[in-house]
Amino acid sequence: MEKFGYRFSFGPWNIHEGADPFGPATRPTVAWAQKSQTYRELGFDAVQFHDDDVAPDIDMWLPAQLRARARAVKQQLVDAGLVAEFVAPRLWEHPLTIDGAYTSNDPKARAYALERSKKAIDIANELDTDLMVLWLAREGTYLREAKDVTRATNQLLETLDALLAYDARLRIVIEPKPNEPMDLAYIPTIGHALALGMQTAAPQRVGVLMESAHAILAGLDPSDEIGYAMTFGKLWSVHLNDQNGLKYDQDRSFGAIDLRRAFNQARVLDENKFYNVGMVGLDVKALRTQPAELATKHLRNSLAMFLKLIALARSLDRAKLQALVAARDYEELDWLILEHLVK
Ligand code: XLS
Ligand code: MG
Repeated sequence: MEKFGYRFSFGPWNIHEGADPFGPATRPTVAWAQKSQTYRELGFDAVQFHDDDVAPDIDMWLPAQLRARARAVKQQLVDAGLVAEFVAPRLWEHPLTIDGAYTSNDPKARAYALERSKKAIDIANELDTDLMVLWLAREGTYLREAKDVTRATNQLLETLDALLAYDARLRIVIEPKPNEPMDLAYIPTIGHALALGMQTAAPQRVGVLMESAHAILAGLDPSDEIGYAMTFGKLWSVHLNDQNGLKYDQDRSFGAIDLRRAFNQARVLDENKFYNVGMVGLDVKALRTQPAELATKHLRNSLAMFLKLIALARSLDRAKLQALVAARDYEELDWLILEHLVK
């Protein structure tokens, strides 16, 4: 498979049971040992982990046990010909963090979130990755009056500083999302994430992860979010997927809804040489109706679509494009792109 210098990743949660808020699982759980075998078969290179993917019931482990467990998972990765891209603390499911983690009004929740995030860093070290992703999930409120926004922003900043100080090698990427599970999140866009990172004590070690669906839910174009972050050398990971309108987060296969929007994401990543910087994460989920034995095709489709769109980006007639831009003939430019996409 010609991969144009790109490396690909996904998380164990991208092979999932099909439950949604209105109904239970439709497929059996696939064990990690089995999932890890599918990565290479599907053309992927790396795994995106949550802390408790590595160590289930993470609160039960003593520090030495946790490190030993992470080393065992590292060995499984080596055996499967894979590497870890990042580790992310899963801070939105614990009973203590029901009202947020770093920005909870409850000091016990905040202390738990910080300690748990340090454990995620310990795991990352054992898995040989310096990257931690923070998807801030419940760091927001349903009611504007229920939290103090400036206090919460300072709490996010203090947490970033504490984590950066905990490990001098660590790089943090913030994954913004405007809503869901909360009504409104505090770090809704790439611009918010970058500004927060710049205020930390080690801004050179804070970057961003752009997820297509999250940008679309914010009413933004994912390729502009990509380009904005890449202008400053701050895009260190992506979660490409697709999303139909301003609805619930759908994690559809890359390009499945809006091919031109997907093309522009691939084009801007490629023009800015993302292959030299990070991996292409595909944060996609199989439709709930997909039979279990066929429930990895969303990953196959997304990777194949990304590569097809890279090939299209590279074969675009750039001279013609420049001439049309110079003539301000945007209707002809529109046609150049549309025709190129249906060739
Ligand atoms: C949300 C995410 C999330 C992270 C890591 O969209 O995929 O799970 O990337 O916590
Ligand atoms: Mg994501």
